[in-house]
Amino acid sequence: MGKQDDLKRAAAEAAYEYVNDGEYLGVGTGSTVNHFIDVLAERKPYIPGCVSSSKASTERLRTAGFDVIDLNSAGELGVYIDGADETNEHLELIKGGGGALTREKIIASASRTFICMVDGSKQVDLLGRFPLPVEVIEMGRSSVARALVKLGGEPELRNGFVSDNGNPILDVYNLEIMNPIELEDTINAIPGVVTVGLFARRPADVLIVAAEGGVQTHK
Ligand code: ABF
Repeated sequence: MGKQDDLKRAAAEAAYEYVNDGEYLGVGTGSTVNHFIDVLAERKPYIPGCVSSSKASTERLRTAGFDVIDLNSAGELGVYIDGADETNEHLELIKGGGGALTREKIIASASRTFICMVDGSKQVDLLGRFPLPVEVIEMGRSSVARALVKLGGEPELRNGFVSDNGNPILDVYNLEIMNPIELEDTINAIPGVVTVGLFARRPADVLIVAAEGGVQTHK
Protein backbone atom coordinates (compact mmCIF):
# COMPACT_ATOMS: atom_id res chain seq x y z
CA MET A 1 0.00 0.00 0.00
CA GLY A 2 1.17 3.58 -0.66
CA LYS A 3 1.80 6.05 2.18
CA GLN A 4 -1.58 7.79 1.90
CA ASP A 5 -3.26 4.41 1.73
CA ASP A 6 -1.50 3.35 4.95
CA LEU A 7 -2.80 6.51 6.61
CA LYS A 8 -6.36 5.85 5.41
CA ARG A 9 -6.15 2.33 6.84
CA ALA A 10 -4.88 3.71 10.16
CA ALA A 11 -7.78 6.16 10.28
CA ALA A 12 -10.21 3.33 9.50
CA GLU A 13 -8.79 1.17 12.33
CA ALA A 14 -9.21 4.08 14.76
CA ALA A 15 -12.79 4.62 13.58
CA TYR A 16 -13.56 0.97 14.27
CA GLU A 17 -13.28 1.70 18.03
CA TYR A 18 -16.57 3.63 17.75
CA VAL A 19 -18.56 0.68 16.40
CA ASN A 20 -21.12 -0.58 18.93
CA ASP A 21 -21.80 -4.32 18.78
CA GLY A 22 -25.46 -5.14 18.28
CA GLU A 23 -26.35 -1.71 16.80
CA TYR A 24 -27.26 -0.71 13.26
CA LEU A 25 -24.29 1.09 11.66
CA GLY A 26 -24.24 3.88 9.03
CA VAL A 27 -21.46 3.45 6.47
CA GLY A 28 -20.36 6.14 3.97
CA THR A 29 -18.47 6.03 0.70
CA GLY A 30 -14.92 6.41 -0.58
CA SER A 31 -11.49 4.85 -0.35
CA THR A 32 -11.09 5.38 3.41
CA VAL A 33 -14.50 3.82 3.96
CA ASN A 34 -13.38 0.90 1.81
CA HIS A 35 -10.53 0.35 4.29
CA PHE A 36 -13.08 0.58 7.10
CA ILE A 37 -15.20 -2.13 5.48
CA ASP A 38 -12.06 -4.27 5.23
CA VAL A 39 -11.55 -3.80 8.99
CA LEU A 40 -15.18 -4.78 9.63
CA ALA A 41 -14.64 -7.93 7.56
CA GLU A 42 -11.53 -8.82 9.58
CA ARG A 43 -12.91 -8.04 13.06
CA LYS A 44 -16.45 -9.42 12.37
CA PRO A 45 -18.47 -7.40 14.94
CA TYR A 46 -22.14 -8.31 15.40
CA ILE A 47 -23.90 -5.67 13.26
CA PRO A 48 -27.62 -6.49 12.74
CA GLY A 49 -27.69 -4.26 9.67
CA CYS A 50 -25.73 -1.51 7.89
CA VAL A 51 -27.23 1.57 6.25
CA SER A 52 -25.09 2.41 3.22
CA SER A 53 -24.62 5.73 1.40
CA SER A 54 -23.93 4.25 -2.03
CA LYS A 55 -24.39 1.24 -4.28
CA ALA A 56 -20.60 0.86 -4.21
CA SER A 57 -20.48 0.59 -0.41
CA THR A 58 -23.56 -1.65 -0.39
CA GLU A 59 -21.80 -4.10 -2.69
CA ARG A 60 -18.61 -4.11 -0.58
CA LEU A 61 -20.56 -4.58 2.65
CA ARG A 62 -22.59 -7.49 1.27
CA THR A 63 -19.42 -9.12 -0.11
CA ALA A 64 -17.91 -8.74 3.38
CA GLY A 65 -20.91 -10.63 4.75
CA PHE A 66 -22.93 -7.78 6.28
CA ASP A 67 -26.65 -7.18 5.83
CA VAL A 68 -27.47 -3.81 4.26
CA ILE A 69 -30.85 -2.35 5.21
CA ASP A 70 -32.86 0.70 4.21
CA LEU A 71 -32.63 3.79 6.44
CA ASN A 72 -36.45 3.80 6.64
CA SER A 73 -36.30 0.38 8.30
CA ALA A 74 -33.41 1.26 10.61
CA GLY A 75 -34.82 4.48 12.05
CA GLU A 76 -32.40 6.72 13.95
CA LEU A 77 -28.83 5.38 13.90
CA GLY A 78 -26.18 5.48 16.61
CA VAL A 79 -22.94 5.79 14.66
CA TYR A 80 -22.23 6.90 11.07
CA ILE A 81 -18.70 6.36 9.73
CA ASP A 82 -17.58 8.25 6.63
CA GLY A 83 -14.71 10.05 4.95
CA ALA A 84 -14.43 13.57 3.54
CA ASP A 85 -12.62 15.56 0.90
CA GLU A 86 -11.69 18.51 3.10
CA THR A 87 -12.06 19.46 6.76
CA ASN A 88 -11.40 22.68 8.66
CA GLU A 89 -10.64 23.13 12.37
CA HIS A 90 -14.38 23.30 13.22
CA LEU A 91 -14.98 19.79 11.80
CA GLU A 92 -16.91 21.41 8.93
CA LEU A 93 -16.45 19.33 5.79
CA ILE A 94 -16.53 19.31 2.04
CA LYS A 95 -17.86 15.96 0.87
CA GLY A 96 -19.09 14.52 -2.38
CA GLY A 97 -15.92 13.89 -4.35
CA GLY A 98 -17.19 10.32 -4.56
CA GLY A 99 -20.61 11.52 -5.72
CA ALA A 100 -22.55 10.11 -2.74
CA LEU A 101 -23.12 13.42 -0.93
CA THR A 102 -26.95 13.27 -0.87
CA ARG A 103 -27.28 9.90 0.83
CA GLU A 104 -24.25 10.70 3.03
CA LYS A 105 -25.92 13.88 4.25
CA ILE A 106 -29.24 12.11 4.88
CA ILE A 107 -27.60 9.33 6.90
CA ALA A 108 -25.44 11.81 8.82
CA SER A 109 -28.59 13.78 9.74
CA ALA A 110 -30.24 10.55 10.96
CA SER A 111 -27.25 9.53 13.11
CA ARG A 112 -26.49 10.54 16.67
CA THR A 113 -22.72 10.42 16.18
CA PHE A 114 -20.97 11.16 12.88
CA ILE A 115 -17.38 9.87 12.91
CA CYS A 116 -15.34 11.34 10.06
CA MET A 117 -12.01 9.71 9.20
CA VAL A 118 -9.42 11.37 6.99
CA ASP A 119 -5.73 11.29 6.19
CA GLY A 120 -3.80 14.48 6.98
CA SER A 121 -3.99 15.76 3.40
CA LYS A 122 -7.66 16.66 3.91
CA GLN A 123 -7.04 19.27 6.65
CA VAL A 124 -7.25 22.89 5.44
CA ASP A 125 -7.61 26.30 7.10
CA LEU A 126 -10.17 27.47 4.53
CA LEU A 127 -12.61 25.09 2.80
CA GLY A 128 -12.86 25.41 -0.96
CA ARG A 129 -9.56 24.40 -2.50
CA PHE A 130 -11.34 21.11 -3.24
CA PRO A 131 -14.12 21.88 -5.76
CA LEU A 132 -17.48 21.97 -3.95
CA PRO A 133 -19.86 19.24 -5.23
CA VAL A 134 -23.49 20.29 -5.79
CA GLU A 135 -26.04 17.64 -6.84
CA VAL A 136 -28.75 19.22 -9.01
CA ILE A 137 -31.94 18.36 -10.88
CA GLU A 138 -31.03 18.06 -14.59
CA MET A 139 -33.64 20.50 -15.89
CA GLY A 140 -32.31 23.18 -13.53
CA ARG A 141 -28.60 22.49 -14.11
CA SER A 142 -27.82 25.66 -16.11
CA SER A 143 -30.00 27.85 -13.92
CA VAL A 144 -28.22 26.60 -10.79
CA ALA A 145 -24.84 27.07 -12.50
CA ARG A 146 -25.66 30.73 -13.21
CA ALA A 147 -26.61 31.25 -9.55
CA LEU A 148 -23.31 29.64 -8.44
CA VAL A 149 -21.35 31.98 -10.74
CA LYS A 150 -23.07 34.95 -9.06
CA LEU A 151 -21.69 33.56 -5.77
CA GLY A 152 -18.17 33.72 -7.20
CA GLY A 153 -17.90 30.06 -8.11
CA GLU A 154 -16.80 28.41 -11.35
CA PRO A 155 -19.19 25.43 -11.75
CA GLU A 156 -18.18 22.54 -14.00
CA LEU A 157 -20.43 19.62 -14.92
CA ARG A 158 -18.95 16.32 -13.65
CA ASN A 159 -18.69 14.67 -17.06
CA GLY A 160 -20.13 11.20 -17.61
CA PHE A 161 -21.38 11.00 -14.02
CA VAL A 162 -24.90 10.38 -12.70
CA SER A 163 -25.48 9.98 -8.94
CA ASP A 164 -27.20 6.93 -7.42
CA ASN A 165 -30.27 9.18 -7.36
CA GLY A 166 -30.05 9.75 -11.13
CA ASN A 167 -28.87 13.39 -10.93
CA PRO A 168 -25.88 15.26 -12.38
CA ILE A 169 -23.28 16.94 -10.16
CA LEU A 170 -21.67 20.35 -10.60
CA ASP A 171 -18.19 20.77 -9.10
CA VAL A 172 -17.71 24.41 -8.09
CA TYR A 173 -14.17 25.77 -8.30
CA ASN A 174 -12.66 29.00 -7.02
CA LEU A 175 -14.68 29.33 -3.81
CA GLU A 176 -12.99 30.61 -0.66
CA ILE A 177 -15.49 29.58 1.96
CA MET A 178 -15.16 32.07 4.81
CA ASN A 179 -18.54 31.15 6.31
CA PRO A 180 -19.40 27.50 5.54
CA ILE A 181 -22.80 27.53 7.29
CA GLU A 182 -23.93 30.66 5.46
CA LEU A 183 -22.81 29.32 2.06
CA GLU A 184 -24.46 25.95 2.75
CA ASP A 185 -27.77 27.69 3.50
CA THR A 186 -27.44 29.99 0.46
CA ILE A 187 -26.72 27.18 -2.01
CA ASN A 188 -29.39 24.94 -0.44
CA ALA A 189 -31.93 27.69 -1.19
CA ILE A 190 -31.20 27.78 -4.94
CA PRO A 191 -34.16 26.10 -6.74
CA GLY A 192 -32.89 22.92 -8.43
CA VAL A 193 -30.22 22.09 -5.86
CA VAL A 194 -30.66 18.63 -4.37
CA THR A 195 -27.63 18.66 -2.03
CA VAL A 196 -24.55 20.81 -1.50
CA GLY A 197 -21.43 18.99 -0.30
CA LEU A 198 -20.92 21.32 2.67
CA PHE A 199 -21.37 19.57 6.03
CA ALA A 200 -21.30 22.66 8.23
CA ARG A 201 -24.85 22.95 9.62
CA ARG A 202 -24.20 19.38 10.73
CA PRO A 203 -20.42 18.94 11.02
CA ALA A 204 -18.64 15.78 12.11
CA ASP A 205 -18.96 14.99 15.83
CA VAL A 206 -15.59 13.24 15.90
CA LEU A 207 -12.76 13.77 13.40
CA ILE A 208 -10.05 11.12 13.16
CA VAL A 209 -6.91 12.33 11.35
CA ALA A 210 -4.15 9.92 10.39
CA ALA A 211 -0.91 11.75 9.56
CA GLU A 212 2.83 10.99 9.53
CA GLY A 213 3.08 11.62 13.27
CA GLY A 214 0.24 9.26 14.14
CA VAL A 215 -3.54 9.29 14.54
CA GLN A 216 -5.27 12.23 16.28
CA THR A 217 -8.89 12.51 17.35
CA HIS A 218 -10.70 15.87 17.44
CA LYS A 219 -14.17 16.49 18.94
C1 ABF B 1 -16.83 10.33 0.93
O1 ABF B 1 -15.45 10.32 1.19
C2 ABF B 1 -17.06 11.41 -0.08
O2 ABF B 1 -17.88 12.43 0.38
C3 ABF B 1 -15.70 11.86 -0.34
O3 ABF B 1 -15.61 12.14 -1.68
C4 ABF B 1 -14.88 10.68 -0.04
C5 ABF B 1 -13.45 10.99 -0.16
O4 ABF B 1 -12.76 10.30 0.71
P1 ABF B 1 -11.62 9.26 0.35
O5 ABF B 1 -10.34 10.04 0.22
O6 ABF B 1 -11.68 8.41 1.55
O7 ABF B 1 -12.00 8.54 -0.89
O8 ABF B 1 -17.56 10.54 2.03
